[in-house]
Amino acid sequence: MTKPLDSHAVPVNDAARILAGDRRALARAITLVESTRPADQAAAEALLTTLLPDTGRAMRIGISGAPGVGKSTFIESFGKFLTGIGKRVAVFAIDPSSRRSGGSILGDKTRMEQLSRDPDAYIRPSPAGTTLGGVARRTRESMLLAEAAGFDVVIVETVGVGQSETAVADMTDLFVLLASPGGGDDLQGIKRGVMELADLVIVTKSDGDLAAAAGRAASDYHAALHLMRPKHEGLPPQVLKVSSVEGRGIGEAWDAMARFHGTLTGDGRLDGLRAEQARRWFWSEVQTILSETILSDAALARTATTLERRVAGGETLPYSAARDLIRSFRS
Ligand SMILES: Nc1nc2c(ncn2[C@@H]2O[C@H](COP(=O)(O)OP(=O)(O)OP(=O)(O)O)[C@@H](O)[C@H]2O)c(=O)[nH]1
Ligand SMILES: [Mg+2]
Repeated sequence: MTKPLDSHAVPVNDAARILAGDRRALARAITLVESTRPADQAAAEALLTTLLPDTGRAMRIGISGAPGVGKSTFIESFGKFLTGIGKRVAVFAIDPSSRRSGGSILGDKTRMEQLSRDPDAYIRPSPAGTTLGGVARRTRESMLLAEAAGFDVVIVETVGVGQSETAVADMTDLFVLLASPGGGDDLQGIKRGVMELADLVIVTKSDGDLAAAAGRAASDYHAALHLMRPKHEGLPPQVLKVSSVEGRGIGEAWDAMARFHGTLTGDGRLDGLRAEQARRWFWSEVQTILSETILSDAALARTATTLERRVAGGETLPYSAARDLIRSFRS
């Protein structure tokens, strides 16, 4: 073995620490993954490559819902339930918008106060970034690190605005849509595309004055989902009600998720889903790297800008412009 010790010494050491479940090593690794410095990116890549065989063992749950629907309160209650039954839980967020810049979930620590102090839980705010693709890559890689660190359940949260739901659904095993007890009116507000992503719909705040409305909302969602083709054959999305503040319905929500996951694992569909997600991730990286490579070359970047202007002005077809750009890239 003539492996140079100097360049890889730090990542390899941290790999062992991460595998042993060291939270500080995990946090350091995630910081590396989130960094935009080329040296850090190379170190992150080496580390992830070492750990790759030890990833993939967690249940990956995506959680989405409109602002104020009760995501943070649900994750607090659900996360505590999970650690209570012996699971280790990592929570990530995807929020490329400026709505909650930087701090995101950490700013929420009041709502996830108990979970954030739980030694079996790890909460990490959304990485900063301007493009959804960049934010999604860092979250995917952080998720892999958490799996290597032995977390059993990984939750990726996103707020129901923009394209982030698709990104989250594309990196998780099951996608949970939280809905408010607003019922029919609320239903109109949720884009059909997002409903189609849902494997489970959970109506929140089913308590006190809102309990009756939550019941009606659940029926509305049930009826609406019935008209859609289920994402997975034979697994139509269920609709459940919870009260995160009273802790009701939380265990049932977990049971539904575990059953769903168990079915997909048992019949091999989970492997197929993850393989498909990895393939899509690969092609999205190809596109990203191609664009970055083109833009890092001054002459090509100028050509790109000219073509972009012509496309915007309606003088050139986007397809023709893209083909011309790739031609000058290859020549
Ligand atoms: N009655 C009741 N109120 C709830 C429940 N869950 C959340 N809330 C309230 O709903 C409001 C929003 O809850 P959050 O958990 O912050 O919602 P969120 O979806 O994380 O909101 P954003 O992070 O802003 O998108 C807060 O005032 C909560 O106290 C619940 O189970 N019952
Ligand atoms: Mg929140």
